[in-house]
Amino acid sequence: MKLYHSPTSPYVRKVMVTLDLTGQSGEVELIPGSGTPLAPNDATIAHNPLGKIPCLIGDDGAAIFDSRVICRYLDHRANSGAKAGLYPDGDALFPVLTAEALADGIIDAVLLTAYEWRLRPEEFRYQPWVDGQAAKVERALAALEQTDLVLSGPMNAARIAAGCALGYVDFRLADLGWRDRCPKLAAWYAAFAETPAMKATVPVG
Ligand SMILES: N[C@@H](CCC(=O)N[C@@H](CS)C(=O)NCC(=O)O)C(=O)O
Repeated sequence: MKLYHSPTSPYVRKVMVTLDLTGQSGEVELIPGSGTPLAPNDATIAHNPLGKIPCLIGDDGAAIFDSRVICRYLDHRANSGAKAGLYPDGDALFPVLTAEALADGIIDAVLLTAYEWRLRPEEFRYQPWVDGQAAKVERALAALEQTDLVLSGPMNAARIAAGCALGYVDFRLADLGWRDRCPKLAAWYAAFAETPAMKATVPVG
């Protein structure tokens, strides 16, 4: 497999952590793929018309995106086709998918905030829109604080996404102070951040 990759992308981090936890890290070649809407990456676009990473080239040579689809593919592919168990069967699947979407939504809001200050010229910035993204992050963090399937129980895809989302909050919004408002989430994340898969993928740059 090939993975179009960036060391700072939290969506890519979800995939890297999933690869590690499912024992597939050695089966993927990492290819630099980062771009922005203003400076798209041609290598990534060749496989994903949206120009976004992560984009995985799977065993049959076809492109797989986005991060949620890739993580589910990797769970499916682990152990020669037997599921790795990051996505439960039956009705228990949907709370995990919803909590994964919640965590991804935190990443989306922080990424849009970071794009605002990194990419948009100062005279075009619109503070109420940035404030709206910050409000999404706060509401979603408060919801994660109440999400038991993230805080305890068997490993699942939502927990991976939550860990990567919190890592990205700390990376881009270091002064947010979310730990005081979400003490259970903070205690859980303090331990999860120390796991080998998370320590190996801390964003730098
Ligand atoms: N929903 C996608 C989001 C992927 C995404 O936005 N990736 C960013 C990097 S963190 C990207 O490649 N942005 C380039 C662009 O928007 O043109 C996923 O879960 O994979």
